[in-house]
Amino acid sequence: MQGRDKFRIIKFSVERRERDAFHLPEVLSRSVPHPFDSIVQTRRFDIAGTDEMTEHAGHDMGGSGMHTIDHKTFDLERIDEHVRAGSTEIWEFDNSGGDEIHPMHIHGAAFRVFDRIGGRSLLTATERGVKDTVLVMPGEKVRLLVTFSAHPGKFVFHCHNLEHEEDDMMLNYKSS
Ligand SMILES: [Cu+2]
Repeated sequence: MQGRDKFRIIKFSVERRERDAFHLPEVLSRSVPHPFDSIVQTRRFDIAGTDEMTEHAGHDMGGSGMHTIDHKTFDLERIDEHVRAGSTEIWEFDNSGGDEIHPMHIHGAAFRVFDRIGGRSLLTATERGVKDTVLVMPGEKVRLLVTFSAHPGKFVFHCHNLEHEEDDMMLNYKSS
């Protein structure tokens, strides 16, 4: 767990050489900046919290509710946030007080990582394009420019660390 446990991985043995006609494109896709003047709202989510009531109750990784977003765990029937389809917002994932790594993933939206405060205090080269997941290390707060799909619906956002998402570190948002 958290990179400290031993685990088995699959091993691939390459036994012969193959040919492939693939060529890299001459020009890569252009990145289009978000329209800043169209940001309609800012939302902040505390992802550092763990539920102290259940933290000591067991470590079965099976929905014991240790890991939270804004001190909440997943409820299929609850809508946690309401957004406007096609709109752009600033979403802030705050792991300032946390001691675990959270790769945060948003469904039904594409975002740009605007900045990272604390921790590494920088954006990596791979964070300059359009993303759907952002890594938030302990002590870090990231701000994202999130543009929601034009299609209305109910979507989730969650930590993509398998142990954490299985532990209900996930909320719903409704886009309409
Ligand atoms: Cu996590």
